[in-house]
Amino acid sequence: MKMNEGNKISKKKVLIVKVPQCSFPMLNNSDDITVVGRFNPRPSLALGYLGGFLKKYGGEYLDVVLKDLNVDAYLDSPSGEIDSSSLIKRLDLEITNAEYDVIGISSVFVNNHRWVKLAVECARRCNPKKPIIIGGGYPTLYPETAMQETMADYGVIGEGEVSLLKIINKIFSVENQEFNKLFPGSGQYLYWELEKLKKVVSNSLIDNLDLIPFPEWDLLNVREFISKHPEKSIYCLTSRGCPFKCIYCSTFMAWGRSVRNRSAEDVLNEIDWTYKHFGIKHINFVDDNMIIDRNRINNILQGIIDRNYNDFSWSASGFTISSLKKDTVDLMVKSKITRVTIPVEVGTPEMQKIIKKNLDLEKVKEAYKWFEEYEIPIRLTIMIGFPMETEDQVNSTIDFVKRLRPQEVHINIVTPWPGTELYEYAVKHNKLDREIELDELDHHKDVGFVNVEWSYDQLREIKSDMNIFVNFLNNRELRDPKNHKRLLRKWQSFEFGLPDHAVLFISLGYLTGLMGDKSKSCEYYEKVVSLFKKKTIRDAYADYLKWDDVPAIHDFKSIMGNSLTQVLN
Ligand code: B12
Ligand code: SF4
Repeated sequence: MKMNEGNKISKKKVLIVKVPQCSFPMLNNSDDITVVGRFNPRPSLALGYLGGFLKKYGGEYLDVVLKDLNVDAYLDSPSGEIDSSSLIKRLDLEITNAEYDVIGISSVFVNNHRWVKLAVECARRCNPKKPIIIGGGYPTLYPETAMQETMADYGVIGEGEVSLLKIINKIFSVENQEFNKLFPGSGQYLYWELEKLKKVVSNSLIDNLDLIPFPEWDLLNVREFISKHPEKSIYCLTSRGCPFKCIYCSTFMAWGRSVRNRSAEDVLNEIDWTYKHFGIKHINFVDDNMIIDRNRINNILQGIIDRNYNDFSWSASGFTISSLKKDTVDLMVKSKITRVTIPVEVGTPEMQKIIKKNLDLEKVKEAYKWFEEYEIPIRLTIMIGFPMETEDQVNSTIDFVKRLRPQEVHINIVTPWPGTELYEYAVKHNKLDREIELDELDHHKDVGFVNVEWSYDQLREIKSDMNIFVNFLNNRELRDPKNHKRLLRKWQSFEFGLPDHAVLFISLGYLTGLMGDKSKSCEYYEKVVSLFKKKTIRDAYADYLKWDDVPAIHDFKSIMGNSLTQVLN
């Protein structure tokens, strides 16, 4: 490695900050209930990977400091409750007090854009001459907007490791031939030249993912995090990308159109290291689709089984079950999967085709049975509100879920992500009446389509009813006493974050009653009655009291009789 001026390489300090991943507090809006929230973050994989990569391939000349503001705030809060406006101060202090030669700013979601802007402003104010590089979901999906809005010096698009080091080497005029040979291409990013945006576009996706070192957890307070975190759980990524082409999905913008797999051996070494070095007890695999190479996934799972870890389990964000075979399910169970997420999305063959998910619904049922036989809790994820969807098709999706009766269902109302085929379709067919704002890209705000067969009011009602019915009042875990403890743990973990959720507390009252704890049950039921004194809560939940044929409602009403009637009238 050499520097262009006289071969002297002085140490350069790189600071990478992950901005808060919660909504930005709208301070003038006192109704903004997102201001105080419960935080359950995990250390950032993006920071871990970028840090590890710079340390390994940046040679001796880089000193890397990583700051995940989410995890730091979580560690500093005894209860886990965080006022998001306090994060503004935290962000400011961390950047103001830091010394660095170049700063990277990371955001996973587009709707974190205000945090990114604030971080850039702060860095510019404190250290006007130090280069600022932004990366993550925001500049990946909106490269030009992100650069114009933040006025950062560089904006990396997609996979960040190679681009980041190429930029840093360029900034400090370092020519690292070994690195350039191993990772050809110049990266993919935007930068400013004479006040105009320029784009560097080259394919610098890393073919051999085993060349990327394990996430640099030592630089991210992971030991402390694990000592506080109830599940002692961390993220792991065994592959990047997905070969499928679902019309609503934006993953290809970050990882390309194919899947790149780490070897089973590399993944197992990482699991071993995190288990032994940090005491991690649970891994959440966040791949888009980790099971595509059957041999590889079977080897990973068999490797976990062979290591015979004490008190270790895992889960995964979701995988397409079209290629899933029974032998893999057997290994999943033996290697201690705790819950399976099956992304079904839509419940008719026609819609499967239209959204290009192309799942065979018979295969879904088959896979569902395999996991059901092993009594592994199943979560189905579904999407309602595609612009080409009819009301009947929405209802068919709901019926499909009801027939399967999973332990959990996640329902998302469709949001068209810019850059996807769905977005293009909506524009072309006049189904979008305005540009979607960056703040709206979080699946919680129902915006998007016009000239469609259904209404957002209808979808919201379907979503809410389904959530209340399947996940709470009629949860299938209620049926079998052997699952009651597990369900109680899960629901109690929601109490803190959902203090106004009357139905959660009815469900808890009913469950504790079934478990024989009558006084706890009454405590929960009394809490519900006092919650119903608030009009906002009555407006949101009182309608569910009409579901008399649901045993939980029947029980609640018969026990709380008069006192309930009084608050409702
Ligand atoms: C885990 C996860 C979550 C977790 C939390 C994530 C976290 N703690 O960071 C939870 C469960 C909370 C979550 C929630 C949601 N998620 Co999510 N999630 C993921 C998931 C599965 C993994 C994220 C991850 O760690 N990836 C691995 C790391 C290494 O990738 P990365 O962060 O992109 O970082 C790389 C580059 O972006 C870049 N980079 C990143 N930072 C920086 C900084 C610099 C300086 C540089 C140079 C480069 C750089 O380099 C990194 C390494 O190559 C991804 C899918 C995926 N496979 O990535 C979806 C994903 C991020 N989620 C997504 C969505 C849509 C959501 C939800 C809106 C879904 C919902 N139903 O509500 C919510 C939004 C929550 C909110 N804030 O409003 C989308 C995001 C689209 C976007 N870019 O905005 C993704 C991409 C899935 C998808 N394909 O649609 N999610
Ligand atoms: S299978 Fe999942 S990750 Fe792959 S394209 Fe479809 S939605 Fe995206």
